Order: sequence, then C-alpha cells, then structure tokens
Amino acid sequence: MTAREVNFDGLVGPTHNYAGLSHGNVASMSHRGAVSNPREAALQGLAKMKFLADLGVPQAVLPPHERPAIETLRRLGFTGHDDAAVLHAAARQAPALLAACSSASSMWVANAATVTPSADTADGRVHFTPANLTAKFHRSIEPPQTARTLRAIFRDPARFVVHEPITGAQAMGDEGAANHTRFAPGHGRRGLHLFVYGHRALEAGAEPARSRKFPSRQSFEASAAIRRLHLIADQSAVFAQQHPEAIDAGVFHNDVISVGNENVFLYHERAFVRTPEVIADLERAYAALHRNSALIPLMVPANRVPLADAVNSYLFNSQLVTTSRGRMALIAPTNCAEIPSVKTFIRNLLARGRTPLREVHYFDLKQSMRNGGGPACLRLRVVLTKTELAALPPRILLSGATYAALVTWVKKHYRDRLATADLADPQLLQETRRALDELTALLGLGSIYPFQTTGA
Ligand code: SUG
Repeated sequence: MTAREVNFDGLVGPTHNYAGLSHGNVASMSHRGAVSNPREAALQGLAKMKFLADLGVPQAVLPPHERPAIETLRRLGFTGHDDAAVLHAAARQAPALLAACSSASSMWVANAATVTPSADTADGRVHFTPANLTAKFHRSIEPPQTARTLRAIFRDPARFVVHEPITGAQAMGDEGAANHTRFAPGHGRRGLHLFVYGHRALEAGAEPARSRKFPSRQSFEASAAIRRLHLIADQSAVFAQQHPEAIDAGVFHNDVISVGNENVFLYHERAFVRTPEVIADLERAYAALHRNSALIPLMVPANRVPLADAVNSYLFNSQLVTTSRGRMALIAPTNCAEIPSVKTFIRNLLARGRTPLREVHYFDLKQSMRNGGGPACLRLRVVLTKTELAALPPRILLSGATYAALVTWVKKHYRDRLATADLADPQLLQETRRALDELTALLGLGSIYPFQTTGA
C-alpha cells in the first residue's frame, strides 16, 4: 500500500512567551523572563513548513489552542462578569498561574498525540491518542483541545480513531510521539515501534536508578497502554528506558537524543540504558518483520558529541525526512551549525555517503528553540494512504495559497513583542480570539474552540 508521511506542524500561537515553565528543559529555564516575538516565531515555523512542502514532503497545519485558557481559569475558581474580569482576577491573585494558562506550548505537537498508521493496527484504522502531558501543569491543560482538533481533522470513523487521553496521574504520564519512533522499509509498510520511557511507575523492573536532577515525564505504563490501545502486535514493539544521565543533562523527551526515519536510526550513545541491547532488540524485531531490508543504526559517540552539545545544539531534534527523490534530508536547527562538534559530525555523516542521508538544511527557529522546541518538536508525523488523505478537510494541507494566507494572517494578528506582564492584557485575549476565529474559517475546520461554541 502506498502511503506518505504527512508532517502536521503546530502553528505558533499569538501568546508565545518565555515564562520559564518547564523544569528539566534547560532552554525554557534559562530564557525565563525574556521578551518574545510571537510574530517572528510563527513566521519561522511557517518558513520551515513551506520549505518542506517545496521539498516534496507532504505538509499540513495544526491550529494553536486558545490562550489565555479562560475556561481553565474559571474552573480554578476565578470569576467575573466577563472574561476580562476573570483575567484580571487571575493576574492579581495568581500571576504564575495566569502565565501557565497562557503558554503557547501547544505548538510542540510532537507532544500532542501518539499516532499509529493503519498498516500497523489490527483494525486497519489510523489510531491517535492525545497525550495527557501530566508532567507539567501548563501542558496538562492541552489534551481536551487536542482531542477536539484531531476529531475535526480526522473525522471519518471508518478510517480514523481518536482515543481519549490515558487517565491517571504521573504513573500514566504520556508525552506523545516525542517518545516514540517507527521503523519500516517505506512509510506504507508494516512498522516496528520503539517506545521510550523514563521510568516504571508501578512495576519495578531491573532498572537502574531514576534521574535525580530533573524529572522523567514518560512512564512505561503509559507507553504499554498506547501499544494495547492502538492494536499494535506484541512483536512489533520494543520498549527502552531513557538513560537517567541523559534526562539529567536536559533530555526531557527522547526526541532530543534520537531520531529515526524509515530504516535509519540516528541516536546518541547515551540515549538509553544499555544502548547496545536496545539496538540489538530493534535489529532482531525489524529483521523478523522484513526480510529484504535491514535497520541502519547510526550511533553518535559521546566522545564525538558530548551530551551537553547534543542538548545545546538540538542535533537529534532535527527532522529526518524522505524527499520526493527518495533521499533523506536532515532539517536541523541553525544552532547545530554553531557548535563545532555537531557541525563536524554532520559534515562527516554526509561525506561518508554510505547512508540514504544526503542533505542537511538549517533553519532558524530560535523563537521556539528558546523554549526547548526544535524542528522535530514542532511536527506530528501522520502516515496516511491516498484514501485516508482524501478524507481530510483539504485546506489543512499546506498549499502555496494556504501558506500565503497564513503569512498574511500572522502579520495581521500577531504582536512582535510580548513580555510576561502583557499576558494580563484583555486586548491580547480579544486579539487571539479574533485570530483563531479567522483561522478556523481559513482552514475549513468549523468551530473547535470553547469561545466559538459558548459565544463568549
Ligand atoms: O514541554 N517547552 C516545551 C518544549 C517541548 C518540546 N517538545 C519535544 N521535545 N517534543 C516542554 O518543555 C516551555 C514553555 C515556557 O517555559 O514558557 C515549554 O513548555
């Protein structure tokens, strides 16, 4: 079955700001209090999407969430005769809570959900589970909107199933596709799934100590539940624990320390506990699924690229994509070209010419990077057959016309400067709602936001 991998990129929302909300994410922590530029952030993301579309990689868009999240503030007891009064009450009584309810973090859609293509599921449908993101309050409020948005896009129940997010506290901590990699000889072939977790919450395994400095976000129990829910065969899944040392170095998701595409796997030596065994497990499971294809593991040794350089450059948060010419390209953040060990590594990797990896393209995504979000964080991969693709609302796909309309839309609605104090501005809420209302019409999505259905 021919199928293509569609990259759904999260559009950066109008409240993009630096509130330092993510303990364990070194970029977010170190940029706390900086002034952001939401307009530039959104345009940087759109430029990356346009480039990939032009490269022949199917590209689609996921709309941002409504922020500040008035509905959440009301649920937490802030009242007032209108939404501006609710905002005012929150700003006065709990400014940190208002900041958490204003984050544009839904842009990092690698954390929106885990996705399993129809080639891998027992019922032949594409499965989605919105991530519960229980590890961080500001992200834990995302799942209901994520579910609404996915259901508006993947509407046909005969082809798609959008599950409820897994419930449970941190024992069921699920951060979505950022901790999941799929391998196959081609995107439409049967896939092998690598689920990476930080800790076991309920079942104590024979695993070494957990990270000490920074928390682990993904639990084994959540990853195992996703495999069951998505009807993935037992022999098509490998589970691996993230190295606690990596988490403590700032690797809060596995997509900060490894990236795969088709049969290629680029990973850091310290990515996993017992990395050589994980690779051997993957090779064995892959060989059992596919006789005429072999996994190509590309290890990055710690003496060539130390963990700190991997985290600062976000090398592994590059996108590894198949271009229309059947070659692979690395879409890397410009930070990779600024760190000598990483720059040299990429140059040598391409020069070797023994892998399908032939091109590197650097992108300036610094607005998002300052919050710990690189190229791969900004996209959710959805492998779709032709008929599945035809079942989507057509304007969700990035054509030249949609791109131009989105650039105009950003320039019309977004501010070029936002400080944390501005989050209390009732004008910002109005601007955001006007922008999102226009966006849902532009993308042909109907009403998906609470303010559109309650008439607020
Ligand atoms: O969850 N940053 C996000 C970055 C997510 C990156 N995603 C992947 N690696 N897939 C996070 O830590 C920072 C927001 C702030 O500080 O305002 C933030 O939420």
